[in-house]
Amino acid sequence: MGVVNVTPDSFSDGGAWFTPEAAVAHGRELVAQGADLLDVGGESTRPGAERPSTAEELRRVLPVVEALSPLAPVSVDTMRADVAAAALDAGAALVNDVSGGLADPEMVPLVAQRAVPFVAMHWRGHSRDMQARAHYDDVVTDVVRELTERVEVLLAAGVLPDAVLLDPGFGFAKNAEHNWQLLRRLDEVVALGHRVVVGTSRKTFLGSVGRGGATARPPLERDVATAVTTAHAAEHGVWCVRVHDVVATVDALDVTEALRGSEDER
Ligand code: PMM
Repeated sequence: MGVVNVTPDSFSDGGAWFTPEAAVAHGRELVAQGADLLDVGGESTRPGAERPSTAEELRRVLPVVEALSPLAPVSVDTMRADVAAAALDAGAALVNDVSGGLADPEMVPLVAQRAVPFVAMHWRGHSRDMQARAHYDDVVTDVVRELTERVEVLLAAGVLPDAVLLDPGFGFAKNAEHNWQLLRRLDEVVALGHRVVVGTSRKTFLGSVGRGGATARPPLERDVATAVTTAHAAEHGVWCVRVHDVVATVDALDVTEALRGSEDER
């Protein structure tokens, strides 16, 4: 899944694709590089971010969804049911909600009614103050339990089990050690029996690894680290990785597959 952020302030690409034209061109490039899905979002979720209005979010994403959906399946990255509904009407094929339906009470009924796949990410609150909620007894057990609660709500609303995709939410109300534990124990998320999406791409915890107190790598220098986590995710049965650098990701996935070999060889 290639990321198309139509935002002025994303941490990972600094608003490089903020105009609709630039975002569409970027989406086309990601498809040419091998992305199977494009994730179009108009709200930055970096820690501390303020939210755009619904009108502004619609203005950002709709032309981009419309232009890209004939080229590849598009997911709309939004916490707002109104934005999700308009994006589905404009051609989006799935909804990626970093709040897992918690931010907007209309979201779960909408995806049930539209019968589209829904990415429910682990979330504990809006970006403004989410890092204050990074407290867990055991992060993996707690995330698995909270995701299970979302699954129950989704199924009770009539979303089909196959349409539920789960994401542990790297960097959302998590410190670096929480993110590493979730990566080490991805199997426990995969064991929930739903397709799993992982979004580690360019996140802060990858910038400071191995550096002690030294200056962290900036986001654009985190793609090698992202490729390593991508290979790990693929090895552990994750269905989709949400990434900015599709070229490195395709390479990492090809190498992982070659290393695994065919069924006969194992
Ligand atoms: N991360 C971001 C935005 N959307 N969606 C899912 N499903 N999982 C994620 O980890 C995720 C997401 C924030 O990253 P960005 O600012 O680079 O888009």
